[in-house]
Amino acid sequence: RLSLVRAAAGIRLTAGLLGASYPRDDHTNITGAVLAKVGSDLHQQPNHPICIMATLMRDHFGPLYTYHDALSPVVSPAANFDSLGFEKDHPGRSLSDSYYINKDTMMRTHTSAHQVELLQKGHRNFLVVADVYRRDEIDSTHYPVFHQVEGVRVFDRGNVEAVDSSNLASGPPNASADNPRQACYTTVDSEAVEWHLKASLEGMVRSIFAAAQQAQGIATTQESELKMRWVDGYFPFTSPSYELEVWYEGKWMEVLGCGVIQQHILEQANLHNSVGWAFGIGLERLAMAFFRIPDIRLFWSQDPRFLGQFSAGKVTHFEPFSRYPSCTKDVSFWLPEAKDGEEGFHPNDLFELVRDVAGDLVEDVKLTDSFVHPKTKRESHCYRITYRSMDRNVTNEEINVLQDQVRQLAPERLDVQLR
Ligand code: FA5
Ligand code: MG
Repeated sequence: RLSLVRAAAGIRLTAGLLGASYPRDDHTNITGAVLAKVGSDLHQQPNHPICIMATLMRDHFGPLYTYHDALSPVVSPAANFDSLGFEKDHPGRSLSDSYYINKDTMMRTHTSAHQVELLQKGHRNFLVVADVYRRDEIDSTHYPVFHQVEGVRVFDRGNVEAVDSSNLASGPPNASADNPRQACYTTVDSEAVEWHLKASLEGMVRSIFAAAQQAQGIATTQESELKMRWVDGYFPFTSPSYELEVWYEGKWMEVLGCGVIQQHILEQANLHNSVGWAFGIGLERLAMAFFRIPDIRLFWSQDPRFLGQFSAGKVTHFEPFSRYPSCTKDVSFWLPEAKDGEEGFHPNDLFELVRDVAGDLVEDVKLTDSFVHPKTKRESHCYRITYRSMDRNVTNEEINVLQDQVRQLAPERLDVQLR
């Protein structure tokens, strides 16, 4: 098991092949709570629902796709961003969105970090399964560590495999001025790749969902039917780009991003006469929709009432267990005044602080009010923090202790002024 040790002098990665030390610098923003998750490798634990989802996808795509599930989560910004064509000022690169070990080393924010590397090694059709890390919102579908499967498929130009597209939710391929085809490809090639991509992904989602329904003894009715839709997306490394959403708990939930691979990616692997597709899917979200799992924190729970319901390689019947009561607290503060050349206050900084204090007892943090003082022009935010345990009742007293810590640390760490 890999562990990361936080020491005053630097960040030390211990164990296995990843053993290495990294000096701290002004980019270091990785926290103890996140370090503690590194090496958990839920996608490699045979009875874990994340591993079961990954295995279902691997089996669905078959042996044509090489399978990579042990690539190090520690990557360079060059791999995570530059190789994919992220602009120099893309917000994803900022300290408020990504976890850096130091300025040259970071936790991958997506499995796409391995696209160019694997293409350069000669892989043409592959799947990557991995843990990925992001500073992000706090709610039931966002968590700072989650798992993605990346899929890539490359064809020779003029030789894209035809698919049966008669049952697609998406209708015919669509590109637009905002989501254009690449000029370097013929329309025939680009359209064929779009068809192939959408058919492959819809087919995968439908077949895994059908297996989940069957295992759970759910008859296919209009209500239990999987509803999905395609919407336009944007990624620097695909065009056109799309996202697939599925209907979950009364709302559309995004489960994957995908598109026709940008030629600049293929060219880095000398694939001048090729065309292809890529996708990246969130395994937690897919599992949530398929097994009706109400909260993303459950994937990290050790509760046998959760984990005991899954067994190796199988789609199982999942009995959602009832939720314990929640406890909500508000915190309001004045934001620091903007200083030149500094990133200033970002809501992700508060989210991180609340996670650090409350761990998995925090379910949701939402901005409920913001205004600018008419005279001083200072901005005020109010956040509602929902605390709830996954496996027991919490008391108001214990939550007050946590909330007091949040209130105490916010001015110190975020430079805000409590109201
Ligand atoms: C990406 O990460 C792209 N790399 C996907 C891609 C790959 C596009 C290849 C094109 C070609 P995005 O940031 O939208 O895209 O994340 C993809 C999926 O990860 C989301 O649809 C969602 O299912 C999941 N996801 C994103 N953030 C979180 C989070 N904080 N917690 C849980 N799941 C998340
Ligand atoms: Mg997205």
